[in-house]
Amino acid sequence: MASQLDALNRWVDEVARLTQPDAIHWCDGSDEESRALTAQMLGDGTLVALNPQTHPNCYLHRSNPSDVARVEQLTLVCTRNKDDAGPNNHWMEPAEAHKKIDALFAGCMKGRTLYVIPYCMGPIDSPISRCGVEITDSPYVVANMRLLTRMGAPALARIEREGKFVKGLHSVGELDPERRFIMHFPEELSIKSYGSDYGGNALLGKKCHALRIASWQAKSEGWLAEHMLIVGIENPAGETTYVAAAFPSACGKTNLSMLIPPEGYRKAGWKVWTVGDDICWMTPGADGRLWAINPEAGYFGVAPGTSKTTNPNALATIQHDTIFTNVAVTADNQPWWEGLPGTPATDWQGRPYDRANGPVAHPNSRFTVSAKQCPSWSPQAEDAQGVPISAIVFGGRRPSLVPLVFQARDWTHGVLVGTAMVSETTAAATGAVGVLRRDSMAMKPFCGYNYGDYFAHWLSLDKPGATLPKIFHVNWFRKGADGKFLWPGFGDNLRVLEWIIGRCEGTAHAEETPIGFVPGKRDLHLEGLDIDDHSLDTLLDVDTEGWIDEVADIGRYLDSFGNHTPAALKAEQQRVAEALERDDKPARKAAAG
Ligand code: SAT
Ligand code: MN
Repeated sequence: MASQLDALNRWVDEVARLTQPDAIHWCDGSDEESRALTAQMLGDGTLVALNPQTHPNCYLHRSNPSDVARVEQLTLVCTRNKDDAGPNNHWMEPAEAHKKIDALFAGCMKGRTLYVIPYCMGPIDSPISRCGVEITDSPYVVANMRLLTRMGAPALARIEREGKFVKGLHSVGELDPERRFIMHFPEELSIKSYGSDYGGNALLGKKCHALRIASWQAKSEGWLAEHMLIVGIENPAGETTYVAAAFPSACGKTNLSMLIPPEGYRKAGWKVWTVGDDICWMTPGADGRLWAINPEAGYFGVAPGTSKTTNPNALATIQHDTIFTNVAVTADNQPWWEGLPGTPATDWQGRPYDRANGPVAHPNSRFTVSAKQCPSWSPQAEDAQGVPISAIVFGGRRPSLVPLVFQARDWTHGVLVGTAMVSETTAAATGAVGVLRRDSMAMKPFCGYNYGDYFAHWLSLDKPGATLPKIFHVNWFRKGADGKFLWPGFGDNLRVLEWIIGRCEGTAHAEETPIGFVPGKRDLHLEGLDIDDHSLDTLLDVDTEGWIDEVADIGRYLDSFGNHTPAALKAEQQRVAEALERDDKPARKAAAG
């Protein structure tokens, strides 16, 4: 019988004929291999060693200054029918796309080594996990994939057993923004990426495979591939509730997944366990619940703002064995970014620090580190069956209108709430920062098919026998008239999570409003928190007039997906619009007491 690896060998040969590398290296993921690659990258300047006393085995990579973020306009979904990619994606016809990018790949690895990286997204023995192979000419990509995925021999063994894997071909090319594409071929389960060495463009297991290709597979196979963190909240009785939460890139997913409880909670025995900080694969179990794994094995987190006050767990995680990309350094060669104490000596481009040059660390500078180094890392992240999800939380950056937290009435309403998500754009993608846009389920840049069909897929999970999570929406970013945040955020977000868990268990009280269930002031546990009544009133207020306009706009947004928008979702939007028209706010407030 022909080995299952024949297909892989044939593909590697084919790629080598096209790209003409000097050498081919199959990555086994061993420590020796990693040491040799690190030495090579230190030798040619790809990596710079950081202070070995304060940061053992930590390295800095300075990227090409024109290659620091995802490029949405060059990221394409190439399906036979344009309609299948949808208006949410940039599209190119597959044959044309292959021709265009293969011309770039021709001979591009001359003088370079071609690395073959077999990897597994998810625990190596989990039925929910999926394998892929990335071919790349970037040793920096190899080093990052080693931290972010289960890479090397065990993954290759699983591929040999299953014979199925996602093909990812990557070359840094000339790092020329004019010769750059990130192409997805979901019908072929393949990815081709040329001309960038940046995270989401080049680490093909992450956004390209685990979200764009996986979301396509999930649709036909009945599961969900989502841009969500997974966190376990353990109460003083020792019971852990798992929550999955979607926020757009650089809106605090890593912080929430590693939250440190406020002092009162800590003393009472509350604990927080990190399962994942960016991606969540959820699949219905035999019991009808959704069971989730984190397909990744490490974090690719935003460095600026990470500090002792905002995220002490992340800071502890990245003290050793970490790759830093585009951060600044201090005079004694420690990594530095805005939010840390001390003073930088050299900026992210290696220039002497000069305030006139703008941010010292790049706003999208990153750390890459193994998840197991995190003090709050959950051993359940290795469980083959995953963890059961009780609540799904959607969130965005909304300076006004949207309350601190509310609960959707049911699954269909919850899907509408996720669909309507809005956030400001961030430095994780090139382009203007701070522009409000709809970002349904935080998947706008990552859904590998037509958003209308994706909404329908979400609705389809609600079927007889399903015990689905309750759905919530949070907004930590509401501002007062003075432009300051009304809610302290960070550790105090556990107060909101406690209410969410209470709602899942049927113990927490709420007031019914046209947009869903909102806690009254007395329903949140606020002991030990210094917040005035007026701020709380604003945070929990449902402004009927403002929401009438918002829901009308949601209706126009749903219409932008034409006949792909599920009728049930449009009907739900109508239901909320009518409830708002009927809303008698004074009577509602009086009834709530
Ligand atoms: O796309 S990355 O994974 O590099 C970062 C992000 O936007 O979440
Ligand atoms: Mn992300």
